Amino acid sequence: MMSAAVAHSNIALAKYWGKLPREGNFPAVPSLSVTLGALKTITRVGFDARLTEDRVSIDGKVASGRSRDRVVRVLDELRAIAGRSCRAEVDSHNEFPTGAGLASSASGFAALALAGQAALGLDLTREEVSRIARRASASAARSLFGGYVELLPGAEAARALAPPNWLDLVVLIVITSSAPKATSSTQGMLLTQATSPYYRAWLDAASEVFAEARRALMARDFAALGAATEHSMLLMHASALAARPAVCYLTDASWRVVACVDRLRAAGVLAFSTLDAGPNVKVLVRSEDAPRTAEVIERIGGVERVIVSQAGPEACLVD
Ligand code: 2P0
Repeated sequence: MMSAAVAHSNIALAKYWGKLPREGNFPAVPSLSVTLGALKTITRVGFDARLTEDRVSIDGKVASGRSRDRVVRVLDELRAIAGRSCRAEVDSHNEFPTGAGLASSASGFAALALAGQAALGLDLTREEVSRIARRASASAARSLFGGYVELLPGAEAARALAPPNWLDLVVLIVITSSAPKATSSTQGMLLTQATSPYYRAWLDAASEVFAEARRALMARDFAALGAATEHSMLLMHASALAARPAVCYLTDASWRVVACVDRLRAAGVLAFSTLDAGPNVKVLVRSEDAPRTAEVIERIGGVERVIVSQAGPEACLVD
């Protein structure tokens, strides 16, 4: 049987960086994200008794090595739940550049877990699908849900906090480079955890800034949410920069965008920047400021293009 699912990527407003020292890929800190309507992945999964091994294709290319292994682990978990052993054909397409800090693993594993369980005839709860996605990639647990989503340390699944239309918030996704990143998020956070003297400080600060972001979200306070978002990003990257060797995801162009957002704010535009484990910057603005801000940012050297995104919907099965 074949099933397909669509899931959208997400960006963390309060960042996840670091894992609990136990099996199961549990984040060490609470995170809060917004699902991105403009960045979507569609994944088709078909189980077939005639296949002798799992076949995985991502953006039209046959996957091998670690990217294939991560997919197979999700399929194995689903097969164990269903009590089935047949192999699968997986075909996943991202409607955005992969490997450039746009978190294709989040939407990819969310869509894979949702489509995979349906293809096996399971009807798992969204929490259970989020749990399976988390084990593959913790940020993927959040992409099962739409709007604003939290993932707490030690929690099995993410949880929706507010719907997409909760806030007037637009995310400008500033593409500074489509080249694949040198250090994966998993490697980067494990290195930070093992070697950065600022990691312990990050753990304390991350919980505080998460609480600040969550309070601001619930109060629909855009300015306070933006300020907490930018601070969380700087805390996370400061801890990564202090690792040995340094884990540095920001390029010259990324810094230029962050500096430009600073200047815009000084001039009275409510804009805030954030970056994940890659060089692309995401800028939070209100809808009335989006076109003007995008125009200014597009003129910065090293900026390839700006994708405008609203908060997106939950993952769903499609025909
Ligand atoms: C986040 N990131 O909260 C943070 C901010 C990147 C920076 O979650 O090891 O691919 O697969 O659980 O989810 C990216 O890390 O890591 C990420 P794993 P994941 O969005």
